[in-house]
Amino acid sequence: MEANIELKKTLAKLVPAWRTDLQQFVKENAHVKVDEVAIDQVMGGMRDIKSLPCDTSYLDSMEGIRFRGFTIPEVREKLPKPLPGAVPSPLALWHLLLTGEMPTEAAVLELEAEVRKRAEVPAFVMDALRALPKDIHPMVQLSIGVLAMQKDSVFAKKYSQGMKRDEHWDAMFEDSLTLLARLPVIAAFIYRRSYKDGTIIPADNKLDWAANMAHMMGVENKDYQNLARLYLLLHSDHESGNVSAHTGLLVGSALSDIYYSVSAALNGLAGPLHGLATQECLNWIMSLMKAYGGTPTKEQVEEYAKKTLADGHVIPGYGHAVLRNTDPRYVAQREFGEKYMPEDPIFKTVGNMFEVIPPMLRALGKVKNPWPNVDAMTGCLQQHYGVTETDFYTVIFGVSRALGITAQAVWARGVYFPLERPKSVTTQMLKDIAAKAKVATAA
Ligand code: CMX
Repeated sequence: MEANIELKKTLAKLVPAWRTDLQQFVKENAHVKVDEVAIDQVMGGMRDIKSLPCDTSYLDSMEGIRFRGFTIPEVREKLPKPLPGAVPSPLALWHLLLTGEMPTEAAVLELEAEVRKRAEVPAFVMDALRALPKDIHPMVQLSIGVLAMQKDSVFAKKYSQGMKRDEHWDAMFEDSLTLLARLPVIAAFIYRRSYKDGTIIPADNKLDWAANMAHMMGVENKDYQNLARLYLLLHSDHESGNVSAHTGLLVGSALSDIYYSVSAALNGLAGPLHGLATQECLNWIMSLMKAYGGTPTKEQVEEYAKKTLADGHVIPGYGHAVLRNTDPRYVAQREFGEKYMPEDPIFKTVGNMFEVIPPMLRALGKVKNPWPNVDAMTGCLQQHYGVTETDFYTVIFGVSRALGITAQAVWARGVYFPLERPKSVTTQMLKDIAAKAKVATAA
Protein backbone atom coordinates (compact mmCIF):
# COMPACT_ATOMS: atom_id res chain seq x y z
CA MET A 1 0.00 0.00 0.00
CA GLU A 2 1.41 3.39 -0.98
CA ALA A 3 -0.08 6.67 0.14
CA ASN A 4 -1.37 8.97 -2.58
CA ILE A 5 -2.18 11.97 -0.44
CA GLU A 6 -1.49 15.68 -0.46
CA LEU A 7 0.88 15.40 2.51
CA LYS A 8 3.19 13.03 0.67
CA LYS A 9 3.11 15.14 -2.49
CA THR A 10 4.05 18.20 -0.43
CA LEU A 11 6.92 16.30 1.18
CA ALA A 12 8.11 15.09 -2.20
CA LYS A 13 8.62 18.75 -3.15
CA LEU A 14 10.05 19.89 0.17
CA VAL A 15 12.49 17.11 0.99
CA PRO A 16 14.88 17.48 -1.99
CA ALA A 17 14.87 21.26 -1.50
CA TRP A 18 15.73 20.91 2.21
CA ARG A 19 18.49 18.47 1.33
CA THR A 20 20.11 20.70 -1.30
CA ASP A 21 19.84 23.74 0.92
CA LEU A 22 21.41 22.04 3.94
CA GLN A 23 24.18 20.35 1.97
CA GLN A 24 25.16 23.71 0.50
CA PHE A 25 24.85 25.42 3.88
CA VAL A 26 27.12 22.90 5.61
CA LYS A 27 29.65 23.05 2.79
CA GLU A 28 29.92 26.81 3.04
CA ASN A 29 29.90 27.04 6.85
CA ALA A 30 31.47 23.78 7.97
CA HIS A 31 33.92 25.32 10.45
CA VAL A 32 31.73 28.01 12.02
CA LYS A 33 31.61 27.34 15.80
CA VAL A 34 28.16 26.72 17.30
CA ASP A 35 29.00 26.11 20.95
CA GLU A 36 31.72 25.41 23.50
CA VAL A 37 31.58 22.45 25.84
CA ALA A 38 32.42 22.69 29.54
CA ILE A 39 33.34 19.88 31.91
CA ASP A 40 30.08 20.12 33.84
CA GLN A 41 28.22 19.53 30.56
CA VAL A 42 30.31 16.49 29.65
CA MET A 43 29.75 15.06 33.14
CA GLY A 44 26.20 16.38 33.37
CA GLY A 45 24.29 14.50 30.69
CA MET A 46 25.40 16.83 27.86
CA ARG A 47 22.93 19.43 29.17
CA ASP A 48 22.42 22.37 26.81
CA ILE A 49 25.19 21.47 24.34
CA LYS A 50 23.91 22.74 21.00
CA SER A 51 24.66 19.78 18.80
CA LEU A 52 21.39 18.40 17.40
CA PRO A 53 19.51 19.88 14.45
CA CYS A 54 15.72 19.83 14.80
CA ASP A 55 13.22 21.77 12.71
CA THR A 56 9.96 20.18 13.88
CA SER A 57 9.90 22.06 17.18
CA TYR A 58 12.00 24.34 19.38
CA LEU A 59 11.96 24.52 23.17
CA ASP A 60 12.65 27.93 24.64
CA SER A 61 13.55 27.67 28.33
CA MET A 62 11.12 30.43 29.36
CA GLU A 63 8.41 30.29 26.71
CA GLY A 64 8.18 26.51 26.27
CA ILE A 65 7.61 24.57 23.08
CA ARG A 66 6.88 25.96 19.63
CA PHE A 67 5.82 23.52 16.94
CA ARG A 68 7.32 24.73 13.65
CA GLY A 69 7.33 28.22 15.15
CA PHE A 70 3.78 28.10 16.49
CA THR A 71 2.96 28.21 20.22
CA ILE A 72 0.45 25.80 21.76
CA PRO A 73 -2.39 28.40 21.75
CA GLU A 74 -1.56 29.19 18.11
CA VAL A 75 -1.72 25.58 16.91
CA ARG A 76 -4.94 25.09 18.83
CA GLU A 77 -6.42 28.08 17.10
CA LYS A 78 -5.05 27.65 13.58
CA LEU A 79 -5.09 23.89 12.91
CA PRO A 80 -8.29 22.50 11.35
CA LYS A 81 -10.61 20.88 13.91
CA PRO A 82 -12.59 17.65 13.51
CA LEU A 83 -15.63 19.33 15.10
CA PRO A 84 -16.49 22.99 15.74
CA GLY A 85 -14.98 24.04 19.06
CA ALA A 86 -12.96 20.81 19.45
CA VAL A 87 -9.23 20.50 19.98
CA PRO A 88 -7.55 19.89 16.58
CA SER A 89 -6.68 16.34 15.60
CA PRO A 90 -3.07 15.50 16.50
CA LEU A 91 -2.66 14.23 12.93
CA ALA A 92 -3.19 17.82 11.78
CA LEU A 93 -0.24 18.70 13.99
CA TRP A 94 1.76 15.84 12.45
CA HIS A 95 1.18 17.43 9.05
CA LEU A 96 2.51 20.70 10.42
CA LEU A 97 5.51 19.02 12.09
CA LEU A 98 6.42 17.23 8.86
CA THR A 99 6.04 20.10 6.42
CA GLY A 100 6.13 23.34 8.40
CA GLU A 101 2.88 24.28 6.66
CA MET A 102 -0.56 24.59 8.24
CA PRO A 103 -2.66 21.88 6.58
CA THR A 104 -6.01 22.54 4.97
CA GLU A 105 -9.07 20.79 6.34
CA ALA A 106 -9.17 18.61 3.20
CA ALA A 107 -5.56 17.51 3.71
CA VAL A 108 -6.27 16.50 7.31
CA LEU A 109 -9.40 14.56 6.33
CA GLU A 110 -7.41 12.77 3.64
CA LEU A 111 -4.67 11.92 6.15
CA GLU A 112 -7.18 10.63 8.69
CA ALA A 113 -8.71 8.41 5.97
CA GLU A 114 -5.30 7.09 4.92
CA VAL A 115 -4.47 6.23 8.52
CA ARG A 116 -7.82 4.50 8.99
CA LYS A 117 -7.04 2.23 6.01
CA ARG A 118 -3.81 1.04 7.66
CA ALA A 119 -5.10 0.44 11.18
CA GLU A 120 -5.39 -3.32 11.11
CA VAL A 121 -2.77 -4.85 13.39
CA PRO A 122 -1.45 -8.23 12.18
CA ALA A 123 -2.75 -11.18 14.22
CA PHE A 124 0.76 -12.32 15.18
CA VAL A 125 1.40 -8.97 16.89
CA MET A 126 -1.76 -9.35 18.98
CA ASP A 127 -0.74 -12.94 19.72
CA ALA A 128 2.71 -11.79 20.82
CA LEU A 129 1.02 -9.38 23.24
CA ARG A 130 -1.40 -12.05 24.44
CA ALA A 131 1.56 -14.27 25.28
CA LEU A 132 2.80 -11.72 27.83
CA PRO A 133 1.64 -11.75 31.46
CA LYS A 134 -1.26 -9.31 31.88
CA ASP A 135 0.50 -7.56 34.73
CA ILE A 136 3.72 -6.84 32.83
CA HIS A 137 4.15 -3.07 32.59
CA PRO A 138 2.05 -1.62 29.73
CA MET A 139 5.14 0.14 28.37
CA VAL A 140 6.82 -3.24 27.89
CA GLN A 141 3.75 -4.37 25.98
CA LEU A 142 3.75 -1.24 23.82
CA SER A 143 7.44 -1.48 23.04
CA ILE A 144 7.14 -5.17 22.12
CA GLY A 145 4.02 -4.54 20.04
CA VAL A 146 5.82 -1.83 18.05
CA LEU A 147 8.94 -3.93 17.60
CA ALA A 148 6.95 -6.94 16.43
CA MET A 149 5.48 -4.84 13.61
CA GLN A 150 9.00 -4.42 12.19
CA LYS A 151 8.21 -7.48 10.09
CA ASP A 152 6.11 -5.19 7.88
CA SER A 153 8.73 -2.45 7.49
CA VAL A 154 8.72 -1.05 3.97
CA PHE A 155 12.02 0.68 4.72
CA ALA A 156 13.77 -2.53 5.80
CA LYS A 157 12.41 -4.46 2.84
CA LYS A 158 13.30 -1.84 0.26
CA TYR A 159 16.71 -1.27 1.85
CA SER A 160 17.52 -4.96 1.48
CA GLN A 161 16.52 -4.67 -2.18
CA GLY A 162 18.96 -1.81 -2.77
CA MET A 163 16.68 1.23 -2.33
CA LYS A 164 18.32 4.46 -3.51
CA ARG A 165 19.24 6.94 -0.78
CA ASP A 166 16.91 9.65 -2.06
CA GLU A 167 13.98 7.26 -1.55
CA HIS A 168 14.73 6.64 2.13
CA TRP A 169 12.42 9.39 3.37
CA ASP A 170 9.54 8.01 1.31
CA ALA A 171 9.84 4.52 2.81
CA MET A 172 10.21 6.04 6.26
CA PHE A 173 7.03 8.06 5.68
CA GLU A 174 5.11 4.97 4.56
CA ASP A 175 6.22 3.06 7.68
CA SER A 176 5.39 6.04 9.88
CA LEU A 177 1.84 6.22 8.52
CA THR A 178 1.31 2.52 9.23
CA LEU A 179 2.86 2.72 12.68
CA LEU A 180 0.77 5.74 13.67
CA ALA A 181 -2.38 4.08 12.33
CA ARG A 182 -1.84 1.00 14.47
CA LEU A 183 -0.51 2.57 17.67
CA PRO A 184 -3.91 3.57 19.12
CA VAL A 185 -5.26 0.09 18.33
CA ILE A 186 -2.37 -1.53 20.19
CA ALA A 187 -2.57 0.93 23.09
CA ALA A 188 -6.31 0.39 23.48
CA PHE A 189 -5.80 -3.38 23.33
CA ILE A 190 -3.16 -3.17 26.07
CA TYR A 191 -5.56 -1.09 28.17
CA ARG A 192 -8.49 -3.47 27.78
CA ARG A 193 -6.36 -6.54 28.26
CA SER A 194 -4.48 -5.30 31.32
CA TYR A 195 -7.35 -3.65 33.18
CA LYS A 196 -10.70 -4.61 31.62
CA ASP A 197 -12.24 -7.80 30.30
CA GLY A 198 -9.92 -7.98 27.29
CA THR A 199 -12.64 -7.58 24.66
CA ILE A 200 -11.58 -5.54 21.66
CA ILE A 201 -13.74 -2.54 20.81
CA PRO A 202 -13.62 -2.00 17.03
CA ALA A 203 -12.69 1.43 15.70
CA ASP A 204 -15.47 3.86 14.86
CA ASN A 205 -14.66 5.10 11.38
CA LYS A 206 -16.55 8.34 11.96
CA LEU A 207 -14.03 9.37 14.61
CA ASP A 208 -10.65 10.98 14.13
CA TRP A 209 -7.42 9.21 15.15
CA ALA A 210 -7.26 10.53 18.72
CA ALA A 211 -10.94 10.26 19.56
CA ASN A 212 -10.88 6.72 18.21
CA MET A 213 -8.23 5.74 20.72
CA ALA A 214 -10.52 6.97 23.53
CA HIS A 215 -13.40 5.02 21.98
CA MET A 216 -11.37 1.80 21.61
CA MET A 217 -10.22 2.09 25.23
CA GLY A 218 -13.91 2.02 26.11
CA VAL A 219 -14.23 5.56 27.47
CA GLU A 220 -17.40 6.81 25.80
CA ASN A 221 -17.39 10.48 26.66
CA LYS A 222 -17.16 13.41 24.22
CA ASP A 223 -15.13 15.47 26.69
CA TYR A 224 -12.64 12.64 27.12
CA GLN A 225 -12.31 12.43 23.34
CA ASN A 226 -11.37 16.09 23.39
CA LEU A 227 -8.90 15.43 26.19
CA ALA A 228 -7.40 12.61 24.11
CA ARG A 229 -6.90 15.06 21.23
CA LEU A 230 -5.36 17.64 23.54
CA TYR A 231 -3.13 15.14 25.28
CA LEU A 232 -1.88 13.49 22.09
CA LEU A 233 -1.23 16.90 20.56
CA LEU A 234 0.64 18.35 23.55
CA HIS A 235 3.06 15.46 24.14
CA SER A 236 3.98 14.92 20.50
CA ASP A 237 7.24 16.76 20.07
CA HIS A 238 9.76 18.49 22.35
CA GLU A 239 12.77 19.05 20.05
CA SER A 240 15.22 16.19 19.56
CA GLY A 241 17.38 16.21 22.71
CA ASN A 242 14.95 14.63 25.20
CA VAL A 243 15.55 10.97 25.96
CA SER A 244 12.75 9.50 23.83
CA ALA A 245 13.16 11.72 20.77
CA HIS A 246 16.93 11.51 20.88
CA THR A 247 16.82 7.73 21.19
CA GLY A 248 14.56 7.58 18.14
CA LEU A 249 16.91 9.81 16.14
CA LEU A 250 20.02 7.96 17.28
CA VAL A 251 18.67 4.51 16.44
CA GLY A 252 17.38 5.80 13.10
CA SER A 253 20.81 7.23 12.30
CA ALA A 254 22.03 3.64 11.92
CA LEU A 255 19.37 3.31 9.18
CA SER A 256 17.29 1.16 11.49
CA ASP A 257 13.65 1.53 10.48
CA ILE A 258 10.92 3.38 12.36
CA TYR A 259 9.76 0.32 14.31
CA TYR A 260 13.22 -0.19 15.82
CA SER A 261 13.51 3.55 16.47
CA VAL A 262 10.14 4.04 18.15
CA SER A 263 10.37 0.84 20.18
CA ALA A 264 13.75 1.97 21.53
CA ALA A 265 12.43 5.48 22.16
CA LEU A 266 9.55 4.05 24.18
CA ASN A 267 12.01 2.24 26.42
CA GLY A 268 13.58 5.59 27.26
CA LEU A 269 10.19 7.19 27.77
CA ALA A 270 9.45 4.47 30.32
CA GLY A 271 12.03 5.89 32.74
CA PRO A 272 10.85 7.71 35.90
CA LEU A 273 12.86 10.84 35.08
CA HIS A 274 11.09 11.07 31.70
CA GLY A 275 7.64 9.75 30.70
CA LEU A 276 7.04 7.54 33.71
CA ALA A 277 6.85 10.73 35.79
CA THR A 278 3.20 10.93 34.61
CA GLN A 279 2.42 7.73 36.51
CA GLU A 280 4.72 8.57 39.43
CA CYS A 281 3.16 11.99 39.85
CA LEU A 282 -0.41 10.73 40.05
CA ASN A 283 0.65 7.97 42.45
CA TRP A 284 2.32 10.63 44.59
CA ILE A 285 -0.85 12.75 44.57
CA MET A 286 -3.04 9.77 45.48
CA SER A 287 -0.84 8.78 48.41
CA LEU A 288 -0.80 12.42 49.54
CA MET A 289 -4.61 12.52 49.46
CA LYS A 290 -4.81 9.17 51.21
CA ALA A 291 -2.48 10.39 53.96
CA TYR A 292 -4.77 13.36 54.72
CA GLY A 293 -8.13 11.80 53.84
CA GLY A 294 -9.03 13.99 50.81
CA THR A 295 -7.86 17.26 49.31
CA PRO A 296 -4.96 18.34 51.53
CA THR A 297 -4.41 21.90 52.71
CA LYS A 298 -1.37 23.76 51.46
CA GLU A 299 0.35 23.12 54.79
CA GLN A 300 -0.28 19.40 54.44
CA VAL A 301 1.09 19.38 50.88
CA GLU A 302 4.20 21.10 52.20
CA GLU A 303 4.60 18.61 55.05
CA TYR A 304 4.23 15.64 52.67
CA ALA A 305 6.57 17.08 50.04
CA LYS A 306 9.23 17.75 52.68
CA LYS A 307 9.03 14.11 53.75
CA THR A 308 9.45 12.98 50.12
CA LEU A 309 12.58 15.10 49.77
CA ALA A 310 13.92 13.98 53.15
CA ASP A 311 13.50 10.37 52.01
CA GLY A 312 15.80 11.20 49.08
CA HIS A 313 13.15 11.24 46.34
CA VAL A 314 12.33 13.88 43.73
CA ILE A 315 8.90 15.49 43.53
CA PRO A 316 7.53 14.02 40.31
CA GLY A 317 6.03 16.43 37.82
CA TYR A 318 8.33 19.28 38.86
CA GLY A 319 11.58 20.43 37.28
CA HIS A 320 12.90 20.11 33.76
CA ALA A 321 16.19 19.70 31.99
CA VAL A 322 15.55 22.68 29.68
CA LEU A 323 12.48 24.61 30.86
CA ARG A 324 12.92 27.32 33.48
CA ASN A 325 9.28 28.27 33.77
CA THR A 326 5.86 26.60 34.11
CA ASP A 327 5.44 24.25 31.15
CA PRO A 328 2.81 25.65 28.73
CA ARG A 329 1.63 22.05 28.27
CA TYR A 330 0.80 22.06 31.99
CA VAL A 331 -1.03 25.36 31.49
CA ALA A 332 -3.05 24.02 28.54
CA GLN A 333 -4.13 21.00 30.58
CA ARG A 334 -4.91 23.20 33.59
CA GLU A 335 -7.21 25.31 31.39
CA PHE A 336 -8.97 22.11 30.34
CA GLY A 337 -9.38 21.15 34.00
CA GLU A 338 -10.69 24.59 34.94
CA LYS A 339 -13.33 24.25 32.24
CA TYR A 340 -14.42 20.64 32.78
CA MET A 341 -13.65 19.73 36.41
CA PRO A 342 -13.02 22.78 38.60
CA GLU A 343 -14.43 21.06 41.70
CA ASP A 344 -12.62 17.74 41.22
CA PRO A 345 -10.71 16.99 44.46
CA ILE A 346 -7.61 15.75 42.61
CA PHE A 347 -7.62 18.84 40.38
CA LYS A 348 -7.82 21.00 43.50
CA THR A 349 -4.92 19.10 45.06
CA VAL A 350 -2.82 19.71 41.94
CA GLY A 351 -3.72 23.41 42.31
CA ASN A 352 -2.50 23.43 45.93
CA MET A 353 0.72 21.72 44.87
CA PHE A 354 1.34 24.54 42.39
CA GLU A 355 1.17 27.05 45.26
CA VAL A 356 3.46 25.15 47.60
CA ILE A 357 6.05 23.11 45.71
CA PRO A 358 7.89 25.74 43.60
CA PRO A 359 8.99 27.84 46.61
CA MET A 360 10.06 24.66 48.43
CA LEU A 361 12.16 23.43 45.52
CA ARG A 362 13.63 26.89 45.04
CA ALA A 363 14.67 26.93 48.69
CA LEU A 364 16.74 23.77 48.11
CA GLY A 365 19.08 25.99 46.12
CA LYS A 366 20.05 23.32 43.58
CA VAL A 367 16.89 22.76 41.53
CA LYS A 368 17.22 24.77 38.32
CA ASN A 369 13.52 24.77 37.53
CA PRO A 370 11.07 24.63 40.46
CA TRP A 371 8.01 24.86 38.20
CA PRO A 372 5.64 22.06 37.10
CA ASN A 373 6.22 20.14 33.90
CA VAL A 374 3.57 18.50 31.74
CA ASP A 375 3.39 15.38 33.90
CA ALA A 376 2.15 17.27 36.97
CA MET A 377 -1.32 17.70 35.47
CA THR A 378 -1.84 14.74 33.16
CA GLY A 379 -2.91 12.00 35.56
CA CYS A 380 -5.42 14.20 37.33
CA LEU A 381 -7.38 14.74 34.11
CA GLN A 382 -7.27 11.05 33.22
CA GLN A 383 -8.57 10.06 36.67
CA HIS A 384 -11.55 12.35 36.27
CA TYR A 385 -12.78 10.30 33.29
CA GLY A 386 -12.21 6.97 35.01
CA VAL A 387 -8.84 6.14 33.49
CA THR A 388 -7.46 5.40 36.93
CA GLU A 389 -4.76 2.90 35.96
CA THR A 390 -1.66 5.02 36.42
CA ASP A 391 0.65 2.41 34.83
CA PHE A 392 -1.09 3.14 31.55
CA TYR A 393 -0.40 6.88 31.41
CA THR A 394 3.03 6.58 29.83
CA VAL A 395 1.51 4.48 27.04
CA ILE A 396 -0.69 7.43 26.04
CA PHE A 397 2.43 9.62 26.20
CA GLY A 398 4.19 7.10 23.93
CA VAL A 399 1.44 7.16 21.31
CA SER A 400 1.72 10.93 21.24
CA ARG A 401 5.52 11.05 21.21
CA ALA A 402 5.54 8.78 18.15
CA LEU A 403 4.15 11.74 16.16
CA GLY A 404 7.27 13.79 16.86
CA ILE A 405 9.70 10.91 16.45
CA THR A 406 8.25 9.86 13.10
CA ALA A 407 8.23 13.46 11.81
CA GLN A 408 11.87 13.84 12.85
CA ALA A 409 12.73 10.48 11.26
CA VAL A 410 11.27 11.43 7.87
CA TRP A 411 13.25 14.67 7.96
CA ALA A 412 16.42 12.84 9.01
CA ARG A 413 16.24 10.34 6.15
CA GLY A 414 15.26 13.13 3.75
CA VAL A 415 18.33 15.25 4.45
CA TYR A 416 20.66 12.25 4.92
CA PHE A 417 21.21 12.91 8.61
CA PRO A 418 24.34 10.79 9.20
CA LEU A 419 25.21 8.12 11.70
CA GLU A 420 25.48 9.72 15.15
CA ARG A 421 28.83 9.17 16.79
CA PRO A 422 29.88 11.68 19.46
CA LYS A 423 33.41 11.30 20.83
CA SER A 424 33.94 10.10 24.36
CA VAL A 425 36.84 10.97 26.65
CA THR A 426 38.10 9.27 29.79
CA THR A 427 37.67 11.05 33.12
CA GLN A 428 41.50 11.18 33.35
CA MET A 429 41.53 13.11 30.05
CA LEU A 430 39.04 15.57 31.54
CA LYS A 431 41.29 15.98 34.60
CA ASP A 432 44.26 16.63 32.32
CA ILE A 433 42.28 19.22 30.34
CA ALA A 434 41.30 20.94 33.63
CA ALA A 435 44.91 20.94 34.88
CA LYS A 436 46.14 22.50 31.62
CA ALA A 437 43.41 25.15 31.82
CA LYS A 438 44.54 26.01 35.40
CA VAL A 439 48.15 26.42 34.28
CA ALA A 440 47.07 28.59 31.35
CA THR A 441 44.98 30.85 33.64
CA ALA A 442 47.82 31.19 36.17
CA ALA A 443 50.38 32.12 33.48
N1 CMX B 1 12.38 17.30 43.14
C1 CMX B 1 13.51 17.24 43.90
N2 CMX B 1 14.74 17.48 43.41
C2 CMX B 1 14.83 17.86 42.15
C3 CMX B 1 13.71 18.00 41.32
C4 CMX B 1 12.45 17.69 41.85
N3 CMX B 1 11.34 17.72 41.12
N4 CMX B 1 14.12 18.40 40.10
C5 CMX B 1 15.46 18.51 40.15
N5 CMX B 1 15.90 18.16 41.39
C6 CMX B 1 17.27 18.06 41.86
C7 CMX B 1 18.00 17.02 40.99
O1 CMX B 1 17.73 15.70 41.44
C8 CMX B 1 19.45 17.44 41.19
O2 CMX B 1 19.87 16.99 42.46
P1 CMX B 1 21.36 16.37 42.68
O3 CMX B 1 22.28 17.45 42.25
O4 CMX B 1 21.39 16.08 44.13
O5 CMX B 1 21.43 15.16 41.80
C9 CMX B 1 19.34 18.97 41.24
O6 CMX B 1 17.98 19.25 41.62
C10 CMX B 1 19.66 19.66 39.93
O7 CMX B 1 18.81 19.11 38.92
P2 CMX B 1 18.35 20.03 37.70
O8 CMX B 1 19.59 20.46 36.96
O9 CMX B 1 17.42 21.10 38.17
O10 CMX B 1 17.49 19.01 36.83
P3 CMX B 1 18.01 17.93 35.80
O11 CMX B 1 18.14 18.59 34.46
O12 CMX B 1 19.20 17.20 36.29
O13 CMX B 1 16.80 16.90 35.78
C11 CMX B 1 14.51 16.28 35.78
C12 CMX B 1 15.55 17.23 35.20
C13 CMX B 1 13.22 16.44 34.99
C14 CMX B 1 15.02 14.85 35.59
C15 CMX B 1 14.31 16.59 37.28
O14 CMX B 1 13.81 17.90 37.42
C16 CMX B 1 13.40 15.59 37.99
O15 CMX B 1 13.88 14.55 38.43
N6 CMX B 1 12.05 15.91 38.07
C17 CMX B 1 11.09 14.98 38.62
C18 CMX B 1 10.75 13.91 37.61
C19 CMX B 1 9.92 14.48 36.47
O16 CMX B 1 8.96 15.19 36.68
N7 CMX B 1 10.29 14.11 35.23
C20 CMX B 1 9.50 14.48 34.05
C21 CMX B 1 10.18 15.52 33.16
C22 CMX B 1 9.35 15.81 31.95
C23 CMX B 1 9.38 14.66 30.99
O17 CMX B 1 10.45 14.40 30.40
O18 CMX B 1 8.38 13.98 30.84
